[in-house]
Amino acid sequence: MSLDTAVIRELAERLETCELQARDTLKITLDHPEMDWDDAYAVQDEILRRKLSRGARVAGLKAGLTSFAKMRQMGIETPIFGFLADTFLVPDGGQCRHADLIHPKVEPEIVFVTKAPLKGPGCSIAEVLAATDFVLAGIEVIDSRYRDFKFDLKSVVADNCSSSRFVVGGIMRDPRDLDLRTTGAVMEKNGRIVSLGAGAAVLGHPANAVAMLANHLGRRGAGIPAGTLILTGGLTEAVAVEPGDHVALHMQGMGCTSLTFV
Ligand code: 0L1
Ligand code: MG
Repeated sequence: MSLDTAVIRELAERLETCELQARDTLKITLDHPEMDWDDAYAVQDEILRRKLSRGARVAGLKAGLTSFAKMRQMGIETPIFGFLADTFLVPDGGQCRHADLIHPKVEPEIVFVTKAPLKGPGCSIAEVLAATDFVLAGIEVIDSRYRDFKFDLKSVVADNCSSSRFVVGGIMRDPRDLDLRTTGAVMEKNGRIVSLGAGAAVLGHPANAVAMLANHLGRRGAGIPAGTLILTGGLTEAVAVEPGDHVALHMQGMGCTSLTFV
């Protein structure tokens, strides 16, 4: 770590205040170019600590930048990881207040819910599938706190990987009954198709994102508890939304989930 505790706290307060007040800011590495990966995750942990101290609960975990296309674009080889607070959850078919967000975008994701703990290092896709209770469809709303989504990787990790809202729904499926690599996703905005993808877009198999999350947490002395909901990352590029937009995701074999921006 290269930043001291006071700076970590100040950066967490700055980013979380932007989140809560729907204001943007410049990427934090402009002020702290020496920031390392441990610092970035420490800022994210401090944002979580602030939320928990106000009574929020952890609703799940997420992997971000998991599609090969996005990783190539960002020049990275491993995804980034964040948390989902219960305050981020939008009910299936429910409404999301656009004015509470800065410049939201939506992305279609395959969601895992575990029934047994997972711990790295060495966690494999097979272990993830054996520990999975069910999978279902999810739409993540990302909303970088950085002006015009302009950031570097450490800044975005500190900003809890742009997490802001999510909705899950459809039909809970046993992953043993599906080929998640060829599972297709169709996302519509106001009835028009805006993105198309398949599960293999996420690291070859979306269970790989969960295994990499377990391995990431294992390096930090933690793991994925049983009963954890995990967003495995966008199957396609994220799509910008405006007030009034209705977004629906149809996931092959898993039904549909949707939300409306008001
Ligand atoms: O969930 C994601 O893949 C987003 C990760 C952060 C990068 C972004 O805001 O596009
Ligand atoms: Mg995502």
